[in-house]
Parts: sequence; C-alpha cells; structure tokens
Amino acid sequence: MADLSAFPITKRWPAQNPNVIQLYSLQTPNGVKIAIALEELGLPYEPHYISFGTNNQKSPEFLSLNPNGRIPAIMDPNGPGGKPIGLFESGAILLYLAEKTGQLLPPDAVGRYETIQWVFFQMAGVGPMFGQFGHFYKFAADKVANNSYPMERYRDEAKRLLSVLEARLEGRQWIMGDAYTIADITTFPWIRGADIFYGGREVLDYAKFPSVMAWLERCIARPASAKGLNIPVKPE
Ligand SMILES: N[C@@H](CCC(=O)N[C@@H](CS)C(=O)NCC(=O)O)C(=O)O
Repeated sequence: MADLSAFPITKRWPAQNPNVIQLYSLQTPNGVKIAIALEELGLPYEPHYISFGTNNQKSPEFLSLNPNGRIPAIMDPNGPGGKPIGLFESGAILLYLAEKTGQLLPPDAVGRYETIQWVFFQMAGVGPMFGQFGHFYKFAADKVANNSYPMERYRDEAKRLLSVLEARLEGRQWIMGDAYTIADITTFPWIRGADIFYGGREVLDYAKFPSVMAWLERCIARPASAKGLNIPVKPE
C-alpha cells in the first residue's frame, strides 16, 4: 500500500485506493483533459471533485500540490523510481502520462517533438486566448458593456487560432495525422468548451472551420474521450 502521508492534499481528499493515480479536477476545458487521457490509456485512477463554488482550489491542502491554485493536478503513487510524484499544469501532466505509458505520443523523435509543439500551441495560444474571449464575451460582459474592444481582440485572436488549426487538420484525421495523441486531447476540449460554456459557436464562426468541426466530432465520438469529458462527477 502506497504511503501518501507526505501529500497534505490527501488529508482533505483522502485516497480510497492510494495505489492508483489521484486526479484533482473539475469538468472544465483544462480539467477534463486528464480524465480523457487516463481513460484513453486505461490507467486506474481516482477522481476528486474540486469545487470552485467553495474555492477548493485556493485551499491550503490544494495549494500544497499546486501553488498556482488551479485545476487539474495529479498525484501518482508510482512515479519515477517507484516514488510518488505530484504534478500540476495540464500540458505537463499529459506529457508525463504519455511518457509513463509510451502511448499517445509518437515513438520517433520528430513525431514526438511535433506533437509537443502542438501541445504548446494549445497551452500558450488556444487556452489563454479562448479563455479571455469567454471572460469578456460571457462571464464579464456586463463589465465591458461600453467597450467592445476586449471581446473583439480575443474573438479575433481565437478565430485566427482556429484558422491555424483548420489548415493543420485539412486532410488529416488527427492533429498528428493517423495517430490520436496528447495534442488532440489538450485541444479539443477548448474548441468544444467555447461553444458549450461560452455560447461562442456563431461569434467565432465555427461553420467556417469545417475540418476543425469534423475533427471535434471524431474526438467526441471516441468512447474513452467522451467518458473523460464527464469526470469528475459532482458529489451528491
Ligand atoms: N495552464 C493551466 C491552466 C489551469 C486553469 O486555468 N484552470 C482553471 C479551470 S480551466 C482554474 O482552475 N480556474 C480556477 C481559478 O482561476 O481560480 C493548465 O493548463 O493546467
């Protein structure tokens, strides 16, 4: 039985099975990435629901694992050298899981770096820009009622990023061609999220990006990825 006592987060969110990966998350575009990867990989894990409603992500126990106070985060009792490891930042976690299992990342060096390049494209571009778009278009629309500039700036940047993705996906099944990788897993929840969480489908001109739309449907049609989109479940 793994000893997780060095991880204060386990005091507040106890592990039922300390031998499996502990996932601390919520069903947001960044949060679902890790459950999707874990489901695709078939790795056993235990999801813990981190409530934003009660600011769980800013609690001392959560901050002990992620000082940045954001989901997702994981703790793997069987990390490098068989020792427990805690990780935050969804891109780093995806890379860790891919390297741990030798899956969701091409084995050759060129394919590996190309995949990582698209993961960074999402982490540094799609996530922050779509997130700011959602903030000004939906969540803080009342604060910028007299100034359309912030929304327009992030809307246009989100559309520009969609056109980059559109060109990449033309004639390709997945971002890396024939292989479904962490590049797809990190990106599609954001394209889906801008529609279902922000209602941005029309304003972001989704209909003008047919290859992205078809790819999004393919991602969601994967049973493991679809399952991960709904994890963790809010406790009763
Ligand atoms: N770059 C980080 C971003 C994480 C992030 O922004 N998570 C959001 C949810 S999608 C969050 O935890 N927000 C809560 C807060 O800001 O307090 C990652 O990819 O893990």
